[in-house]
Amino acid sequence: MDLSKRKFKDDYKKMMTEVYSMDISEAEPTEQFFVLGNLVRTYSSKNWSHTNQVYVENKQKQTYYFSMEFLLGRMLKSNLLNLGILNTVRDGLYDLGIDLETIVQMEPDPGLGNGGLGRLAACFIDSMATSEIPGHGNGIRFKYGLFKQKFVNGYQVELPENWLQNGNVWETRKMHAAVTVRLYGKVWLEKTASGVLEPHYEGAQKVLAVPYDTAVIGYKNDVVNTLRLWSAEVPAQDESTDYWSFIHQRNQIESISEVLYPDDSNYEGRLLRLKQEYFFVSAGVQSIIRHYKKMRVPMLHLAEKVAIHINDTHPALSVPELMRILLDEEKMDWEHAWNVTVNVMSYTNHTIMSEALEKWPIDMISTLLPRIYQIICEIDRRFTMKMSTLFDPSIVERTRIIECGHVKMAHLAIIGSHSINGVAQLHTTILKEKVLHDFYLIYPSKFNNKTNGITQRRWLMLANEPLCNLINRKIGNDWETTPTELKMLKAFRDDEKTLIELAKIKHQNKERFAKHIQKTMGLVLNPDAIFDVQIKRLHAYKRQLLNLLHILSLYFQLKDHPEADLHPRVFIFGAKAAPSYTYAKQIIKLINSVADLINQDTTIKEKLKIVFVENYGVSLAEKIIPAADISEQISLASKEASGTSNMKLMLNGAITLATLDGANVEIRDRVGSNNIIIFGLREEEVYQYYHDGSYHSKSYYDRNPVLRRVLNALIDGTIPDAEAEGRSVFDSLVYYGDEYFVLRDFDAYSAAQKQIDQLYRDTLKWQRMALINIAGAGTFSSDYTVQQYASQIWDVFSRIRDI
Ligand code: H53
Repeated sequence: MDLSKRKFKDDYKKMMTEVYSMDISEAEPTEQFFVLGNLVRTYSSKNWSHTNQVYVENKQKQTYYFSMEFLLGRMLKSNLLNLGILNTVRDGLYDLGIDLETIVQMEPDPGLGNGGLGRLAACFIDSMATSEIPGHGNGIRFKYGLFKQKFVNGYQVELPENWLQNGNVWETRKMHAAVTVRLYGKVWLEKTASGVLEPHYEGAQKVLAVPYDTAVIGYKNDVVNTLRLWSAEVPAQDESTDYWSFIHQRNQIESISEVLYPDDSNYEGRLLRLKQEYFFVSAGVQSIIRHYKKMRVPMLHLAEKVAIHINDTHPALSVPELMRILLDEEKMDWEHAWNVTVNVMSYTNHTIMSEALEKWPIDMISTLLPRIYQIICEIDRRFTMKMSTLFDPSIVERTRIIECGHVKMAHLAIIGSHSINGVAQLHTTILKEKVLHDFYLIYPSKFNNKTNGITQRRWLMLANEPLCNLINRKIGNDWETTPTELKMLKAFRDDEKTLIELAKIKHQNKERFAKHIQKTMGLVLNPDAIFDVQIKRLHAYKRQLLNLLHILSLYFQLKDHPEADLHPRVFIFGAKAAPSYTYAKQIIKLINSVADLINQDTTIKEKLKIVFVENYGVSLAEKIIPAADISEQISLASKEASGTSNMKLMLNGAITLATLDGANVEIRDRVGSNNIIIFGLREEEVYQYYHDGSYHSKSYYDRNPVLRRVLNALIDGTIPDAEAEGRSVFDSLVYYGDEYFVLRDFDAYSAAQKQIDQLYRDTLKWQRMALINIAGAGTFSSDYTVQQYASQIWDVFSRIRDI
């Protein structure tokens, strides 16, 4: 948008008077933030209603991205950037004596997601608006986001994250668009005079789903899409309602959108979780149908106008919910309704981890969602009947939805969708060949890959302005809208001046981060050290333990030889553990205890430091990533579906230290083997071990003296105050099979780390690698990813400006 500095300043002062009746000089930063937020809203509101109007007038097909999680991060700067007014506003505020960076910190960071899956959804909605795809988010307005993590004596403690405490400046409550969601009760079918079966309900609990809409602003293109998050409320009561039963009912209902479940890649089979899933799916589908009906296009054509995407299995109930509406409310027959439903739905699988696969006990589903359960049974019955004529009975048994008293949500999503995609090439191959092979035999053409992506706006333009400016000076700014243009940077691979400038920027970013750590943790970091970063959820398969065991080996090396020629290192960890995941919490405690041991040991001459940041989330990632030299992507090959921090870190010039897992494989293909450090077991080798059962972790402990010393340190009192945790980790690695092959990959990992120590000493060579990584990161823009979803799955790509 066009906005002069003068106009902005006038608008800002006026808004301050309107909202708070005071002068700017009297306002606190929180008030300054709130006023700016309001102003940004007014700047985008015309385009928001205009975008919606164009969509309706042109009857454009819309995509709805159904996701339990949207891990948005703070939105002020991102909205300013996308409106094209970031610098104007920054300068204008400066004139008014206000520092933009200070007020940015006043915005709560809404943690409405756990990790990769939720952040991907946030990148996708940003990219859909930017790519002019009519695509909207649909999720839950959790009152409490992911818990706030504190360390108390090295242990993770979870505190509530009350992000809505001071209101949310970005949302609009849309009472007129509320819908009713039905839970529990009895349902039976009766034949009508015309012979169709009609459901009758008795005693259902009614929940009012109230939408809160947030503008999703495209990058400098006047497009504003919508993120719709639903809140659970009590419907209006009739006069006869008893007061106490009302209070009881209110508590029950409001708990549905109270809190996000803190489990990432792990299934929590609680009734409340199932309620949450049905709640936002039912509300979303109902509101889509309501909107569609306004277009007066026959229901049979729904799939020409609507695409619903099922992000992981959490929203899989959208399949029977759409069927319910088409059958019961729109009176369609089963075959037509099913055909429409399958054409509307598409599904992304994000994991092969069996513990993440949702399966709900049938008594739970049938009690909570009686009509939905009937429909699921009928889908299952028809599926098994049809497939029995075509496939081996064992395949049908393995693929059916209802099995052993459970409803398998992935099976429901696959059978009910026209497209199933994995999130990286390797992951999709594993799905086709192994995890979902039976389904691949049945529906080969449904399967496809869409490698994840990240938005370069948040993860480079906002997080790393100095690097962004350097890139613009070298190659111009076409890459902002055509990210593959970053490849032009390669022309500077041998330009010493550029490489040194790159080194300087990294150094400045490291200084900035070091300052932050000194301020928040009181730890002094040496910005000349290698900043080695592992930031992700704490999960055994991601192998933070491998990193830790190697750190211990370096520590012992330095204890034995204080003068050893090791380049100083700062190991940076950021990770939350699911509160119920004991092993992950033990690993957190262990890392913190090793940090205490090493950080306080003056004999190693400041060569090693460990920083475990508290409460890792989007805002911290924005600080850490620009300062990273090394990106640790060391999951056991086959287990990390894709990863996305790997992409953010490479985009900021970190060198990836990786197994050939998830999207690491594609990063390697993009930058070439010389510009990434690969180590460890490959996926085929892992499966071979599974096949022949020949991995015996204890033999690595017995045979490898370095490893033995490190492992013994876990149980011999070397690590202060962590005996129980050390023992548990030791036993799991040495005696209980080492599920994720940590000991098997230890030597290869150590060798890779040694290689890094050497490479880093040659600044030009290192920066050349960094430059090639930045130049290759453009293909991992989520702009491209959503464009592929749009054209290959949703069939919605269109540019509203062209109309
Ligand atoms: O999804 C990311 C992947 C990552 C994968 C992650 C994920 C969750 O965050 C939660 C549940 C789940 O099934 C998968 O672990 O590899 O990059 C986005 O696709």
